[in-house]
Amino acid sequence: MKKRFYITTPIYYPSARLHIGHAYCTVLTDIFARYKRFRGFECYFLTGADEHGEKIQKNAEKAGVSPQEFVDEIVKGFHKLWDLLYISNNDFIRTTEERHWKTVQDIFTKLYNNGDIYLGKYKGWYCTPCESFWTDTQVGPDHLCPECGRPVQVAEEEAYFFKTSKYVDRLLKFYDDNPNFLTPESRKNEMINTFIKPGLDDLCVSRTSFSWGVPIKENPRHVVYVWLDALTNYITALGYNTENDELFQKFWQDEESETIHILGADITRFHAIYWPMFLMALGLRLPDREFIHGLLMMKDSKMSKSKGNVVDPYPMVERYGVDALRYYLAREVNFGNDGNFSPEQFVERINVDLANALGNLLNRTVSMVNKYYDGVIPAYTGRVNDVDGNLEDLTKITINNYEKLMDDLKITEAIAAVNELVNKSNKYIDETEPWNLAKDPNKKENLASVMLHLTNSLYVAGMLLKPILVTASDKLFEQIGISGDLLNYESIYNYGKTAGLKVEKKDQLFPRLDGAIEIEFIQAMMNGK
Ligand code: ME8
Repeated sequence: MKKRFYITTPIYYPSARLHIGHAYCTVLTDIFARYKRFRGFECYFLTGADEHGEKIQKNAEKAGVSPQEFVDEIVKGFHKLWDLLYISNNDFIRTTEERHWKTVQDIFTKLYNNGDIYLGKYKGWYCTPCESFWTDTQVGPDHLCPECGRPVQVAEEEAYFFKTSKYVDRLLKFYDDNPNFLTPESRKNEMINTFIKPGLDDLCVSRTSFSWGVPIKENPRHVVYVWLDALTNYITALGYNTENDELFQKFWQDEESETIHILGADITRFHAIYWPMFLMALGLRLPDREFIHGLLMMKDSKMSKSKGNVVDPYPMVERYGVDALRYYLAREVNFGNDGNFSPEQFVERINVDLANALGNLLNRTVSMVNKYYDGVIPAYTGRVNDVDGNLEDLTKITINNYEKLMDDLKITEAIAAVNELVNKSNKYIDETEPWNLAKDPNKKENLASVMLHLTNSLYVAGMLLKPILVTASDKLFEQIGISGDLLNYESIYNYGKTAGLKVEKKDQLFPRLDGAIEIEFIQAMMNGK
């Protein structure tokens, strides 16, 4: 087991406002970081903005501002969204910051001097009015510019290239030696069969047709072209190649640190093929793990403004709260698979799991402790009978499963394990019928045991869901009197710790949503109303 963790999201393009897909990746990464810290590990969590490139330069021109002004404004929105979603990142890197671009220049020089980068010619489809190169797929069979729709011509420009051939064999060996590097497993096969086996082209790492980028010191007509600039953020943010490189040594180079990149399936190729190659060329340690999450679709089609199906996370958080959105994102789609966002599923998920299962368990339990024990949770008396014993066993099994799943980034399954404990605890109320136990003077011990077990389930469920329900878990703890040492993760291993605590009934954790009204609200928001 490693001692510390370095965990990253992609750095998102500030070409437009972020949508629910970006929130998805960042929230899931945050859940993992919070979980690791809760378990006592040091965890450094990085996110940021990828601010260079032709698209941003053009969007800025259209908006009549400089590229820097343009990105400054959009990046303010990134920070606002991450605050709203309680994202606990330790740092936020912008590729326009000096700490980044200066190192990118040095990296370029180093690779050039080592013979990993050479000057060649880039050939592609060029649109003269738009001054843009496009790929075969972008121009389609009719060879039309995807931006203005006019015909494009084959053109060439001088460009630098990274020699991938030098590193292909080492990369394949690295995959073999590190079967856990790329997960889910299917992604590795996709990389090998789709990109590596058919023959990998050298990667273009500079452009002269636009200027919004990091100028190459050796030849300032060129700017560093996106991926060499973007991917290196993961080490420039830690101070690589500077006098102050403590974080880099501690979180990147040290074998005791586990480095994990989380990213969407759309950018796997760059992270799984070129990034390890750049690191090999620089003589640095490679990441331990890349976890590729699936893309969220809207009713099976990609989110896009023109289709009117983009979900904006801001109004979702404003209306349903940070916990509901974080929970939905983490629980609905198995982390690693593609999935759909649908307003119907959102409402259902919140109602079933949070309002009914967790919320009801809390309400029923607190009411009963108030009614039968004047609000004070009775003492723990060990295994009173099998029904109680089974719930106790299930709690221990749940903790164990949850930890294994979370450690392996199987976040959705880990939450499902907690749901199971909550559901079984609700069922336990129906089975034990505390209202009948209360009527029988010979069943006092049983009734006390039921209250203790129920509060223990709530305590454990609250603790295990704390990385996800960042505000609601504390509200749950207030209602069952959890404070002090009991808020340390390790305390959940000792059964019966809720004995003697004072419960207090407060507002419902998650009010039930009215399906018809909320589905209409979300749909209207997606259509930009
Ligand atoms: O690619 N569903 O930035 P980007 C789930 N700057 N996740 C989604 C998504 C969706 N529909 N849409 C986007 C870039 N994402 C580069 C990255 S990293 C060195 C440079 C998430 O703004 C997902 O994590 O296009 C995806 O990989 C990322 O946003 C792409 O963000």
